[in-house]
Amino acid sequence: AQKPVTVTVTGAGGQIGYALLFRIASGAMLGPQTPVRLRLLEIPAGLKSAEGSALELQDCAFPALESVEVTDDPARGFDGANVALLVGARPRGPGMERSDLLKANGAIFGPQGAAINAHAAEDVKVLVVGNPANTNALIASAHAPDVPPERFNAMTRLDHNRALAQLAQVLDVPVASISNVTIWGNHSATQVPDISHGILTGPDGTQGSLVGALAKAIGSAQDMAQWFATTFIPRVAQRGAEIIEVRGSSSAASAAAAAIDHVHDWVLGTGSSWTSAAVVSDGSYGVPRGLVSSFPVTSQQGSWHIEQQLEMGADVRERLEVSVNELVEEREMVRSLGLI
Ligand code: NAX
Repeated sequence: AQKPVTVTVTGAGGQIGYALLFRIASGAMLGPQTPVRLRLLEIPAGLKSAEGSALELQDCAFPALESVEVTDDPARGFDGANVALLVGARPRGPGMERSDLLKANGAIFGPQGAAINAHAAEDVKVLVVGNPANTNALIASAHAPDVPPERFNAMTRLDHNRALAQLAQVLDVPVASISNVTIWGNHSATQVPDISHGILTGPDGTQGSLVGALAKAIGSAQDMAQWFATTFIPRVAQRGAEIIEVRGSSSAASAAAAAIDHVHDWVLGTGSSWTSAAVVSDGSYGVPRGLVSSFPVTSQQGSWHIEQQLEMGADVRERLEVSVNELVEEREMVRSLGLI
């Protein structure tokens, strides 16, 4: 029998939590054979909702679900955690400045980082979903000096998946036939979708350039470039706003699916293509060391590796600089607020 894995979900009583818990418990994240012990961490106001989910989880009779515990005590919530999904965060309220937002989230992610440091399993892997995700990951990591910074990620997989889906739609091909697409930088409006290395695999297995296929579908290389800058990038970067407008509330099931994909690939490995994840920078591609920024990554044996030596066009380079500057500013701000 496989060793049970303890998975902690913060904000478990929220809407992403509700979409996430059942998929974790069904085995979608770690495989159906891996027994899961769930810890649902909430604040007092969210406890009832999380307790309701715990009852429903029981009613699903998932074979892989060993136990569910609901708590508002971070020490208990992170006790023995092998995987921690930090979903609960403070949303931006009306009239809230960025510094207020960072401060409010620092008050959540600082103590949670410290609790992870003190109580989580030695191999803990942390994925921050709650926004501003990259900087929240930086804050949590700064409060967990005994956990290697590589184990604190922020989620850009939803942006990555949105990009794949949009491309598949334009080309009228299956999503799985598109690979090596990247989201660089911050999970924010400045994120940098990059299709320049994209590969399209045909039904017969032949591989060709994604950009070439798009140019053909759209008309010309010039029209393609125009479409990419004025239609595709805003579509992907502003998809969250579009969902809010249509659905009446923010993305939940798709965010949960992306978190499942992220942890699945981190723990069990990526296939032949790379994916996108915000990981601590080692200085690659000029992203200052220590920032949590999105890169093209593969995972082997439970560790991410940043794809090296990809050629970067001037356009991607310029956009990435803007996004990285935003991350640097956020880091400066949380430093001056004493949050890291
Ligand atoms: P909800 O407001 O539905 O749920 C948040 C839950 O977190 C609430 O139940 C609340 O009680 C709980 N919570 C707050 N502070 C907590 C703390 N200190 N400890 C434990 N629990 C706490 O929000 P939801 O729609 O689920 O979104 C959660 C977060 O995901 C937001 O910050 C949101 O911005 C972010 N998102 C991130 C995405 C990404 O791609 N990285 C996409 C989706 C989503 O917008």
